[in-house]
Amino acid sequence: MKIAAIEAIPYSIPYRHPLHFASGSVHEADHVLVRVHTDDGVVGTADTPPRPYTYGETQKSIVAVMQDVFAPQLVGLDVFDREKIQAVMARTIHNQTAKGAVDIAVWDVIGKTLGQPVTKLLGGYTDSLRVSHMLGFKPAKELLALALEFRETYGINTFKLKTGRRPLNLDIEAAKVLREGLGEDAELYMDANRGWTANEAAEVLRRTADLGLQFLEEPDDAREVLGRRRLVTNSPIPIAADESAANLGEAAREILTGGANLLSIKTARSGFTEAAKIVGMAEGMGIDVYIGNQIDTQVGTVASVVFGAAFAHTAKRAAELSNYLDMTDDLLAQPLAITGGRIHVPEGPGAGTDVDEDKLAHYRTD
Ligand code: MUC
Ligand code: MG
Repeated sequence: MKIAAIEAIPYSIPYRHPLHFASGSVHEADHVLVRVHTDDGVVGTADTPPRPYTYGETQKSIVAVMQDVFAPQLVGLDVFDREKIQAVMARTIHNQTAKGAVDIAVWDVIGKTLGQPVTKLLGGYTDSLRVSHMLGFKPAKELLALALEFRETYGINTFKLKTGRRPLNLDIEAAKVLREGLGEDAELYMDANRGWTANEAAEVLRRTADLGLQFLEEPDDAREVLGRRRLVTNSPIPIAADESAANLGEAAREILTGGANLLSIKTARSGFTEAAKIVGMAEGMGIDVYIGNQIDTQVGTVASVVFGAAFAHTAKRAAELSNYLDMTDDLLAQPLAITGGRIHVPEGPGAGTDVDEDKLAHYRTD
């Protein structure tokens, strides 16, 4: 069964509230829907979030690399030959989320063709994941009000606080207010998106030592190797790599050189094939992982659920799956639901990424 065509459809869905963080902000979901068509009429779907401040991709660059580079190289390949597809795409450097989307769409085709849910083909470990919600920059009291609302409405009790601001007090105060207001049972961690220096991050760790934070993600620029290594060595809590470990090689490098001792796994940038390799490597090295969020729509989020629930190692920790709630609408044909703080894997063949065609017609911008 061969790849017959690859479609890249740009679309835009406004946000209810923009999300602000140290490396940028989002006001609309200006993503690209990717569809892999086979010669016998099966269609696989995946979502692609352009994050120029993380991977250098834009909506236009994703459409262009798909149309001009990947489609001509991939059309004609057997859809079951995932490693060959990976090798062909690897000839082009970067373009991380474009490659991830092709891989997820290919898995969707494989699941549909075999009549099996992709989560079972990947590992089938469990049928639901605990949800962690990501809180963008806001005054401390607003953050607490939002977190309490999420706990009340969805049962979520794990929160990632976006940090990396100056003065440091802004984030330290926000963490204190969240801990006091949410109580001891809430799981809290920080993500600074490289906003601090290593010394600033060390100061934040000292001044939040009594707050029971789980870990600190991407505190500073990992390319400043010695500062990062000093931080990881001296930190009382794990230091997680997110954007500094965007692929298998970088994940291995960051762990082996002491740049991190925890890994964020994002299917949007790794697809399922490379993400599975990263998870296997981490498990073998005794490194914990968690499912991260690329500020995904429901189409992106369902892929994270399908993948995260497939492996014991990814299902251990709460997964970042709820930021589609920041958007005014979505494309997913069978909308996700968060109940009791959990999301369930979709039933039925494929990756669960099929979209509502009327909504796509409404939001597409091409
Ligand atoms: C994160 O974990 O960094 C921020 C930008 C992006 O693409 O993802 C987020 C979340
Ligand atoms: Mg992050």
